[in-house]
Amino acid sequence: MIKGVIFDLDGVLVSTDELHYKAWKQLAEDLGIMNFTKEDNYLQKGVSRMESLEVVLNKGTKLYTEAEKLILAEKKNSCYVDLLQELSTEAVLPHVVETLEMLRAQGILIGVGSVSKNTPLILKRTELEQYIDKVSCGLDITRSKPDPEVFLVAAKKLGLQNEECLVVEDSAAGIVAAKAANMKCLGVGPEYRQLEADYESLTLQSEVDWHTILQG
Ligand code: B16
Ligand code: MG
Repeated sequence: MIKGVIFDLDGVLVSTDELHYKAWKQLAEDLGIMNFTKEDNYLQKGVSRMESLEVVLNKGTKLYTEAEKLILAEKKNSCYVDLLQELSTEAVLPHVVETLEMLRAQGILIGVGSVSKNTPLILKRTELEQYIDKVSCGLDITRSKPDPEVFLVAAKKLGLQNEECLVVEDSAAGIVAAKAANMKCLGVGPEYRQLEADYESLTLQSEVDWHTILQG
């Protein structure tokens, strides 16, 4: 029996992909890497900021020290945070609000499990805070997806057993993390058929069979 649903943030509740892409592309170009593409950006989905930086640096030839890499990651984040100031309720993905309201009405607890350290800012700017019981994000963890830590912390904060939680994810790393946490998972987003989730749907549309899913 599912008592809590833990939602990934980027690509599930909100659309910030384009802003991440713009900020990484800007950094790449500042480093003289002119061929950073959306395909490269796809490899950054659901993984940590430092792992995402490696995707950019692998496109170039120059080697950087760990200290230099931290500065570059901070530079990208500063650009990304500037872009986030423009974020509004328009960034909330289709069917999200009605899904959250429907789950709440059934007494299901709502968590967020995101490796993004900008999760609190994004939830505030998109006005999604009001629907969320507990947040587990990059500020709470030391290991990124596919490690299950972010979901284990979310379950603990919700006061639930791991197997009482369902994870909703759009990235392969997130689905691996959910399974490692002993949680059932619903895969959504453009790549939902490749995610090998327990349940699948392109969006959080009304056709998602929540009745069956919540039976566990
Ligand atoms: P930040 P999620 C992830 O969020 C993004 O998908 C990924 O592209 C990003 O690198 C990561 O957050 C870290 O974000 O730089 O803001 O801390 O999909 O786990 O919600
Ligand atoms: Mg995601």
